[in-house]
Amino acid sequence: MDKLKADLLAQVQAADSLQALDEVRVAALGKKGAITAQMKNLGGLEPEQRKAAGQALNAIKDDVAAAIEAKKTAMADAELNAKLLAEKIDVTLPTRPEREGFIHPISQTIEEVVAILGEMGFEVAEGPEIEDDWYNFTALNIPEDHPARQEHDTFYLPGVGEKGRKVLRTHTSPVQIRTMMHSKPPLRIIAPGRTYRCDYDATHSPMFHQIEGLVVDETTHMGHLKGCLIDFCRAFFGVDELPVRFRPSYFPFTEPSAEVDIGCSRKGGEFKIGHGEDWLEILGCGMVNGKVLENCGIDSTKYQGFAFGIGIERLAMLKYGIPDLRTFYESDLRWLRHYGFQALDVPSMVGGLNQ
Ligand code: 2NM
Repeated sequence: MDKLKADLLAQVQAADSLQALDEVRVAALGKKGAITAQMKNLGGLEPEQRKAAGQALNAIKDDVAAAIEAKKTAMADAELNAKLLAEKIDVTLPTRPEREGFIHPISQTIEEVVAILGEMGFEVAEGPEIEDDWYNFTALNIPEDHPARQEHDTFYLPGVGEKGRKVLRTHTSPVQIRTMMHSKPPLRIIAPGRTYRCDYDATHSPMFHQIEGLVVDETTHMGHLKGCLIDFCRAFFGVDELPVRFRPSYFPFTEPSAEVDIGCSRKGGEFKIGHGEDWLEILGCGMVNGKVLENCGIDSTKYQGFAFGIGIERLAMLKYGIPDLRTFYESDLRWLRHYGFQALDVPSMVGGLNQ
């Protein structure tokens, strides 16, 4: 009996896998196992001996079964520990560097312009890119025979709206028209967005971006227009004493109208914004034509307004030294990584390079 017990326990200890352990269990406790075989022999013994041997065999059976269970648990623990060791994660390791996206210079420039004008009290307004002829042209006092209305300048869409033919807006002015029609002065809004003209060469893209501004109040005058735009130019280009000049011009929707130039220098083939002997045109503006106010249901004997329009691409090219307009729309990631801006940089109120 002692030898049987010692043999079986030794086999349990020697088993080095769950499968080997199960084989030991079958060999000891199974139907044809060693203990079972001994149990079968009990019948041939005297009653006294049978009782003692039976108790001894049952004790061995319990001990072996317990040893197998203990070994099983130990093996499972060892396996788990090995796994935990192998799969150890160092939570203090820095994250793997990921490729960051970049803010497109057009988005960056719009953000900067909105930040400067927002600080002055303008609110952003939006409108549809597909407009009716009336909002895009007629309300703005653009005559029926104006060249801008010609098929070759404007993208006309099939179909007719409530207010005339459908067009892709050629400027963001229809946003101003809608605002004047649907809300009461005083108004102080800016309308940034996409605009479309049927034109494509080195300096024109069929889709481009504008930001237009509008102020309407009872006492609004040319002095407000000039102060606002001079401050804007100086803030955007980050030059305190930047020379700004207003040159008489003509737009059907403003009277008087002006074009705004900033001082620059082109000496020795190098172009520089700021002080200098030369001028560079950067935007158009004027006092809103009384006819336009009346078209929108605003009493032009009581209210006056000023408005301006800025091309975003041109501003971005000047400020960030981007030489070719077409590259804005090529979706070239190497270009974007070079000219783009990091997303977590907050655009400053005074412009400047935020790279
Ligand atoms: C410009 C130049 C001058 C302008 C006028 C208006 C409106 F709707 F108030 F009449 N919006 N934008 C305007 C005036 C735009 O862009 C060069």
